[in-house]
Parts: sequence; structure tokens; C-alpha cells
Amino acid sequence: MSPAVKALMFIGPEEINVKKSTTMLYGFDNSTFLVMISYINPCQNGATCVDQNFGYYTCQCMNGFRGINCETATGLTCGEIFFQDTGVITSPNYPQEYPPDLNCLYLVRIHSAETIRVTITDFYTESAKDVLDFGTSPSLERLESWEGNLTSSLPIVVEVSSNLLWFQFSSDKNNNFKGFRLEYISALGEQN
Ligand SMILES: [Ca+2]
Repeated sequence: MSPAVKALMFIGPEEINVKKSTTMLYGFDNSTFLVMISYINPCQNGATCVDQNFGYYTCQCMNGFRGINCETATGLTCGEIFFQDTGVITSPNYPQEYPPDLNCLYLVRIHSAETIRVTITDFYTESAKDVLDFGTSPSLERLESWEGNLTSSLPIVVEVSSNLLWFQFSSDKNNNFKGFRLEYISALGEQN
């Protein structure tokens, strides 16, 4: 929440896009009297505030949020629960481009498994914008996070001691790519 300081100029009819003022400073520059206003970041939920002309701004929302100030959670847009000992999870439309504004949650629940191995066989998303997060239950803590073009690092293998995995895939509003494909298998699945 670092304040951005801009010259007070013109407040037009789009008041909803004008930053809330918190501090006023006064000063002289030659013979011109300047009024400065310190602003707080009006963008919510981790969004980035981008200054526009005349004191206006826009918010670049984090994945999963929308609205002028990114105040609205979009909720889940897709997902699936997997119960089998082995399976394949892909991004929507794979290997075609995934849609924008995704917030997908995939769960893998193998009741009697002690370990599950995940192998990412394909991964290409927009760097820093379209992200696959990965963790295990009961903790919602993120264990891994992948984004960008990981083609040269494939396959990526992760083995965890858990019988429940979660993957959350989110994309922003533009620049869509092929997405991801991963396989999971438990020790039970390997014995079959
Ligand atoms: Ca994107």
C-alpha cells in the first residue's frame, strides 16, 4: 500500500475511478501553486494499481477477481475430482488454448494411498500470469507453483506422502496458451 503522489488536476464524471485522497501537500514551483494529493491504493485482493492521466487509475486484478477495484471473486470456473489410482489432468481445451479468466480446482483423492507421484508431461502458460498451484491436504499451503514455458524442464516429477492432492489453475484475461498435462499415480496404481 505504498502511496502514489500525483498532481491534483481534474476530477471528471467518472468519480468511481478517482483515487481516494488521504494527504494534501502544498508547495510552490516558480510562481505556480501546486496542490499535491497522496493516494492510497484502491485496488483490492492483491491487484496492481496503474496510474492513468488526470488522477484516474485502473486495477490489474489477480486471477480469480474482477471489478473496477478487483473487489469481486469470480469463484471456480471449472474443476474435477479424481478418485482412481492413476489418471491424467489437463487444462481446459488442452492441447488447444485454454480460455481466459479461469479459476479451476482439481482434486485427487485416493483413499488408501500413502504416496502419490505427479509427472508433468507438458506445460506452457503465460509467464507470471497463468499459474498452476499444487498442494496436499489437509494443509492448503502451496507446495509448488508452475507458470510459463517449461518445455525444456519436462518431465517434472513430484512425489508426496499424501492421499489428497489439489491443483488450482488460474488464467488472466488475455494471452492464452496450450496449458498443461500431468499424470498422477499412487503406489497402489503401480501394483496393478
Ligand atoms: Ca493469460
